[in-house]
Amino acid sequence: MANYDEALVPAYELPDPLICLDGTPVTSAEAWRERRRGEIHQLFEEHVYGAMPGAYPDMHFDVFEEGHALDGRAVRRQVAIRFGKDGPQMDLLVFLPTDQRGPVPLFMGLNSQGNHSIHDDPAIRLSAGWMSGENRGVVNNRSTEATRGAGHSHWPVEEIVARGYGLATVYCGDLDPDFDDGYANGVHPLFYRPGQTRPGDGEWGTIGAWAWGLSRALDYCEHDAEIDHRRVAVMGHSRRGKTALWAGACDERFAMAISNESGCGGAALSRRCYGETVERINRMFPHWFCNNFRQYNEMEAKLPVDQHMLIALVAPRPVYVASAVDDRWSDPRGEFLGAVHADPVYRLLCGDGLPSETMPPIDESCMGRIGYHVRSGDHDVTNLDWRYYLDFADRHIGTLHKVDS
Ligand code: GTR
Repeated sequence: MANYDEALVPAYELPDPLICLDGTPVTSAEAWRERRRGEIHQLFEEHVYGAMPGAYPDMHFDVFEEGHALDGRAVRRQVAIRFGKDGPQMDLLVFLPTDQRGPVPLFMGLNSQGNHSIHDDPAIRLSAGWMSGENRGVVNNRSTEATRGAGHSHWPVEEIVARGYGLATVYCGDLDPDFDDGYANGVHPLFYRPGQTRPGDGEWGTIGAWAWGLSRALDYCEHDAEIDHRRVAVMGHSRRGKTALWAGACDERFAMAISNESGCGGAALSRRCYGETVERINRMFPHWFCNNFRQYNEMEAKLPVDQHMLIALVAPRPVYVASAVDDRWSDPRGEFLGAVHADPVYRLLCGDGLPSETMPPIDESCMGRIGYHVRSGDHDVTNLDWRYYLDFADRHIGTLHKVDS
């Protein structure tokens, strides 16, 4: 039974992101950069998400479709990103506003039901990959035309484009279908050493593969002159929110990271054991994290990290954490506290962090270099969430913030 009683949250002590493993305090941005940041990143690799490889050496970007979309307000571009000649491929769908001059900033995120689900635009290629049967319109684990636009409410493309941003998205199943098959059908086998049949105990799981794919999509952005690859915000909801934070932590080319209700293994502190726990997530989704993470089932206090340190790995780049009041499974308060305890790292690096140590009123946002809101309602991505993400992006990577080359 999940605990939803604040009085039953165990007493806990968080590892201090500003004290090195050998006890040395981190008192300067240099010490963080040169020493502590790498230590923390390695701990997350070894104990939580598993280490991921670098880019695949034989990668191809094949723009297979381009056209006007949204009544001429956007350009739509579809790119097959192929790994090797016969390896898996992922389809990247990009919308760019037509009325912007120069390379545009962009939101990038994984979708859960195929690129064609984010908008009913008939030119979007229907995803051919394995699809969870829980989604309506999916037959024998394949998408049908009936699923076009099914996830549109999570992706207000019109609004994003009207605000001057591009959007790039990939179906997470193109990288690794979301079920436990021993890592045979996604990108993992591309990197197996001779004789290896699955990742080692400290090597990447499915979340690692998804985060790796986001970095490969960013590789493409570096080749597209209409995208400003230095102003890409990686965004994700729930399991893809965990992924967005991990991608933002691993790949410092991402200019910003946004976690929408990422919960356990995302922004929420594991030691609170509120809602979803480490044991429960490893049991239900044994493929998401690395094998070593299972050592911490019902042993959260032994974790060498907690999730505030994941948020801190994004520093000093802006990071936004969002919760929903009724989404208790994701532990809204634990997500807020993840942001609160990342704040000292932000303060050290850039003198700005989360403006408040108490949760803002429901549906209101507080924004510094760290942003946070708790929305009314349940586990979802709504227009209100996006409004705040767009406002946050305006503050930090919007058109007024062109990075000097
Ligand atoms: C739940 C899982 C959460 C979250 C969510 C989602 O079943 O327990 O960690 O990832 O799925 O992705 O919607």
